This record gives sequence, C-alpha cells and structure tokens, in this order.
Amino acid sequence: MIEVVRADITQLKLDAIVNAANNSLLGGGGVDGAIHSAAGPQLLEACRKLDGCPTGEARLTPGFNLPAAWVIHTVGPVWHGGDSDEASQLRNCYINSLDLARDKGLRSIAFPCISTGVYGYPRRQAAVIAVAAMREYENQFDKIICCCFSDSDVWIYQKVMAS
Ligand code: AR6
Repeated sequence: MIEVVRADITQLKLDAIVNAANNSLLGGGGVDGAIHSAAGPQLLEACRKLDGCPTGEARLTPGFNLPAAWVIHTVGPVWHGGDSDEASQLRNCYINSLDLARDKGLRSIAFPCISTGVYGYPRRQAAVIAVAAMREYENQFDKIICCCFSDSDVWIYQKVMAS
C-alpha cells in the first residue's frame, strides 16, 4: 500500500525512513539535518564509516534514537534543467533504496520528497518519478509512505497518485 502523509519524517515509527543526503553522507540541512539531530551523534559516526555515497545509490545505517529502526541514506541529483540525467538518477534513488530495504527484509518505509528542496528538482516531476518507482515495489512491502512536509506536496502527490 502506498500512502501520502504530511509529517515530519523523524517522527515516523517504521522499519525504515529514507534520508535525502549529500555525497559526503556527513549531514547537512533540510531533512538530512532533521534526521541527524533526531537520531543523535551515533548516526554521524555510522555515516563516517560508509565513506560517502554516489548520486542515485543508497546506504543503510541503524536509526539510533529515531523511532524508525533503520535509515536508508540516498543522494538525489541536483537539478540542472533536466538534461543532465536527473530523472534517471532520481529514479535510481527510489529503486536502490527499495531494493536495499527489501533485501534486508524490511516491510515499511517512508520517503521524503528527494531532491525537491535545496537540490531544486521540480516537485511535480519528482513526484511522478517517485510514485512510479513505489508502484513497482508496492507488493513487496506492507507500507510505502510518501512523507510530505507541506500541504502543497500532499496535494501534488494525491494528484499524481490519482492519475
Ligand atoms: N520531514 C520530512 N520532509 C522534510 C523534513 C522533515 N523533517 N525537512 C525537510 N523536508 P531537502 P534535497 C522536505 O532540501 O533537495 C541537505 O542539506 C523538504 O520540504 O532536505 O534532496 C543535504 O545534506 C523537501 O520537500 O533535500 C543535501 O546537501 C524535501 O524534504 C541537500 O540538502 C527535500 O528537501 C539535499 O537536497
């Protein structure tokens, strides 16, 4: 089942939440900053050992002080106008995160709207990619959550889900 919710992803008690990180995996602002501050300093220690992450790939750490058991860190593309492979890189974020979660036996997972904050990806185009990827994996999870941080994102996802 795919659900669209408006929430702070750090509050969700699920098997995994996904972090929209950067290539260093050493923290930042936005949802990345919120996840690190809620998880506590052990998360940064765990991330240091991962030695970064290429754009479109995904890495797993425990959730530490988060209600979620695991964090999947993925790195979305920076939007450069759409001709720089952004769409396939964004799709890879979702696919690789879902593959990692499934292979670890996780049953519930929430995604933020990857790349649509600081990285500037157009929100509707990003939602179309996100929902298409989630639909491919829907039967392999109990719950896949689109965790929106604003009412306008909820509205975009609801429109995309209905189409
Ligand atoms: N819960 C859910 N969604 C959130 C939260 C939250 N607590 N906080 C923000 N969002 P962004 P990006 C939404 O900028 O565009 C970081 O510095 C936000 O409204 O966090 O992939 C990293 O270190 C937006 O819809 O991620 C990277 O350097 C979405 O999360 C860079 O930002 C993504 O916004 C990654 O940029």
